[in-house]
Amino acid sequence: MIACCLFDLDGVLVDTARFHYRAWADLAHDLGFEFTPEQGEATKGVSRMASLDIVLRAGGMENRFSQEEKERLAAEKNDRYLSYVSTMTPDDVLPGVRDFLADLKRHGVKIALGSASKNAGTILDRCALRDVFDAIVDGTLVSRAKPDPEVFLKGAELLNAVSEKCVVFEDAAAGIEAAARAGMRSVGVGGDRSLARATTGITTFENFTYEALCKAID
Ligand code: B16
Ligand code: MG
Repeated sequence: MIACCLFDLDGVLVDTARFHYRAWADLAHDLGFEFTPEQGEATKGVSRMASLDIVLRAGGMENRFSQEEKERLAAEKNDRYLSYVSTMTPDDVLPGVRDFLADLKRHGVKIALGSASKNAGTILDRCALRDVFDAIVDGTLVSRAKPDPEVFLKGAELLNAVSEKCVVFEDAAAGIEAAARAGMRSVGVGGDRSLARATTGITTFENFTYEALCKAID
């Protein structure tokens, strides 16, 4: 029996990864180097400041800035990111997501958000997704980033669900590891090879159902 499903946001429910990448690439361009899409992969699921370190390392600038300057660079990136997010509408929810969430609700499964993003609330509001969740845990509520299990354990705790009855949906290897450390089963979303450690995998939520989930994780 599944008591609770916990969803990562970026890359699972909405495709904001392309906005994160564009904002980091813009920042790198201003600093005088190119940040490629391949290098951008490593920032997925990773906190804002850890992502900045990845970007600066790509440009050979990891030791160039003080902590204060790094905070300023991260804030600049976030302003750019939010200007992209401000264009989002409910149509940006990925295909099949709303139907799958409704199917979970019909079967009495609680739904939680487990995202590293401090901007999760803004994105949920723009995409009219907030009311779907029974609990929301985001980057403003956790102190330890994935692969630490804190974000998922907190979600389960808010819903009084034991880990064995929780399933995590994630698009990043760090998130799959966080689920495993929380003692939860997981669904890797998107088909990337780095998600091989997940209990099972899907490439899209289209035509995915509660029944199919139960079969896949058994
Ligand atoms: P922010 P998720 C993560 O969201 C993103 O995948 C990652 O690229 C980003 O750096 C992180 O949130 C922090 O985001 O700068 O908005 O606080 O996948 O955990 O939903
Ligand atoms: Mg993600």
